[in-house]
Amino acid sequence: MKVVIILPTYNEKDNIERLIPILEQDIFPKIKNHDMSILVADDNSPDGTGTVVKRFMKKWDNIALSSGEKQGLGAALVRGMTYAMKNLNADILFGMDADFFHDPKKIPIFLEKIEQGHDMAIGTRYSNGGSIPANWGLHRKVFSIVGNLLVRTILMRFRIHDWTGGFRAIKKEVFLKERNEMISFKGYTFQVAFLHKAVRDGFRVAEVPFAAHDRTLGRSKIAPLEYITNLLKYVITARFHEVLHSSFLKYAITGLVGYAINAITLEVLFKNGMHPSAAGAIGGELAIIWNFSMNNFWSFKKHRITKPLKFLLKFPQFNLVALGSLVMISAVLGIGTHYYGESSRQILLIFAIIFFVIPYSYTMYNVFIWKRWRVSFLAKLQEKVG
Ligand SMILES: Nc1nc2c(ncn2[C@@H]2O[C@H](COP(=O)(O)OP(=O)(O)OP(=O)(O)O)[C@@H](O)[C@H]2O)c(=O)[nH]1
Ligand SMILES: [Mg+2]
Repeated sequence: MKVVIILPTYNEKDNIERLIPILEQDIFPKIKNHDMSILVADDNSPDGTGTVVKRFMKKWDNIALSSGEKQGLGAALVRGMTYAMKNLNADILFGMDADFFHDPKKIPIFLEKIEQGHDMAIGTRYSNGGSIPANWGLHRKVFSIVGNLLVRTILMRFRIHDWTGGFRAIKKEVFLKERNEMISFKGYTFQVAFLHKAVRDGFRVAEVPFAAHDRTLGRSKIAPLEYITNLLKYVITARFHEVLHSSFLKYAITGLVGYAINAITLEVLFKNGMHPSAAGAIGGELAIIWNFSMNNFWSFKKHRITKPLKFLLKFPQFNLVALGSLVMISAVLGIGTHYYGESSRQILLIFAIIFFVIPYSYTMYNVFIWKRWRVSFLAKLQEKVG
């Protein structure tokens, strides 16, 4: 595959002077099964980074330079990745800082992860032997660790440990899918936003641990306060948006209305002379029909069942799941009222719904009815059964 190492630079003359020969002489010769190149995405650095790159371009023909106005790291990366794809025919876009924060010796491991079928391989400082620079002051260490923990917690995505770094091998398909959404992320938030969108869209991400090293040459470009503000703004709004559009919220609203249908039907039929158990059962079935339809066409829309025959076959299964909920409710009510008396029935019902019915039914819908979650042991079982 054609791999382009993209080095964003702003005033990195001394670093680029060291890094390019290391890549060309020490790293690339060890990579046999890929066609390696370098693209420097420089923002007309006043220190003459571009001139150094042009000098190297005369020595090695696999080096390119994309110069542009300084708009920030994210903007330089979007420009560089677009250039690498269009002008250099890149299959893999490999981002890396130019200041030796990222260890070039790790590059082959990232490529192995892609060969194994991942869409993205990302460097991590926070797991399996990765580390942050030992010489960082305490406040910087705490900042870095807490910052990443905060991102993971707010986004509720814990599998990935390092969200903010830029040591990443990305298949071009991932960039093509996310490019339009990424244009507005001109600064450092680009890294978190890009990874978040890639994970959201189901791209497979592998982590590669590495020991980060503080720069010894040149100066840092990051403005910490602005960075933190933008980062928090992104993760909070992104999470809020996700919750607002989540299947879970729609499922919860559907269930709440379903409950109202059940209660109203019971009241109306009872007042017209029907026995409460019959009235309750009819109300229950109406709620089940409502829940099944709304979840199918709204909450789990992306996985909806459209074929009429399949829809009809799924309905009894859905009823079976609902039966499970009924068993749970009556068990909690039976045991609870035994201990706390009949007056606790409404509290017990709420308790049963929150702690038993919701976790149970939401899981059953996702695993068995609409099959949004792939449970590995089940998948294996299905493969065996054929
Ligand atoms: N083209 C371009 N590159 C940038 C810009 N901002 C930062 N970079 C590059 O992005 C990489 C990471 O930036 P750094 O300033 O090292 O940020 P950092 O790694 O968070 O901070 P330090 O390692 O402490 O310096 C470096 O190679 C920078 O030269 C920018 O606006 N434009
Ligand atoms: Mg750096």
